[in-house]
Amino acid sequence: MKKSSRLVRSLLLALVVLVSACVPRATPTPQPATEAAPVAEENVLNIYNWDDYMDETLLTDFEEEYGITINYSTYLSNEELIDVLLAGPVEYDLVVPSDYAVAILRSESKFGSLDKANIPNFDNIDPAFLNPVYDPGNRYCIPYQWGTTGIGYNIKATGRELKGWSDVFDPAFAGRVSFLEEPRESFAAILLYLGYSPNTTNPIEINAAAEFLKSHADFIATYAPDTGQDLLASGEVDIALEYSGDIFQIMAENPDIRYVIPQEGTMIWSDSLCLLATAPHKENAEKFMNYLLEPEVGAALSNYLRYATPNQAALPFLNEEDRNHPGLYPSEEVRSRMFFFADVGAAGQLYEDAWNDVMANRGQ
Ligand code: SPD
Repeated sequence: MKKSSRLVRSLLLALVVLVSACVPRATPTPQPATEAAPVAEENVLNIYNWDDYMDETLLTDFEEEYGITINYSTYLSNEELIDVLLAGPVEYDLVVPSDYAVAILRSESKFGSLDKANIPNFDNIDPAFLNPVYDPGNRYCIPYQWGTTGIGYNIKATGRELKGWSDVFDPAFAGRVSFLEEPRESFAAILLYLGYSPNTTNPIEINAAAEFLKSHADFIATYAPDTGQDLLASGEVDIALEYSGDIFQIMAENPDIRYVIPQEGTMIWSDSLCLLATAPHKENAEKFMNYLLEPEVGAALSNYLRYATPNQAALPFLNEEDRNHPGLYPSEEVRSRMFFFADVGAAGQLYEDAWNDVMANRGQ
């Protein structure tokens, strides 16, 4: 609901209270108890999602089919989403955090329980994506898309194929690389390169990753907030640490762009569509979740975004090239070198301090 309509509603309510206080009361006649009529939800849905993470024609189709108007806005990182939700009341119904961010927001009681009876297409979800550790029983969220974090590059500029993190730090590419302005992602790349767990809580290892980034400040042209693909597409950088689908999206326009899953290992992640505890339009939110889980709709979303779908009923409707693409759906062997982010608990502060140190010493 818009703030202005809320204000008008509050003023009307205040007026009714004032008027009834001034009118002399007749002796109340006992009335039979009646149940309060349920208040109908307004035909609105407020979605807050990552940048470049929606096929907007699907939003229009949903609006037309259900007569519900969608207000859609975007953010650039899990940290931005978390900050907004922790800062105070919001009007959003649905948000799209990644795995570890779900855990953080759940511990802050930010989510509302789903009524699965309203989401019959829940059965279309691949069981491998159900019941994740960060949301046992899928109480609050459904899986949205999944993918990997890897290296996007322009082969014309690099002059050779890249295989892993060590290639990124070839002196020939100094100053031509973008990293992500998402602390866990940028640290994970370096922790893996140094042979540590990307979920380490060991202060020595976290500091080693920070020292590495500081001592390679001249390699990293910028820490991009989920926009590394744009920098790569425009030639501002030749190599970008980025999310798989964002790089696959720009390949369509430039055949020189490549995406590699680093041989030393990398991050695999699953983003979730979650209902907020304060959602003003819970029923509409559940209708939208059910809509996205329809086989054709789920496939249309992944065909557009070029991220992998957790909707197994959607698989037959995917573009064949994507369904069989090892960069989008990596083999079991490649997946065995991938890690999901874990909530690192109190060590989150160590990452935050180390990140602030890196940001204060970056070479931009
Ligand atoms: N532009 C959309 C990017 C969505 C990436 N989500 C994954 C984040 C993993 N930390």
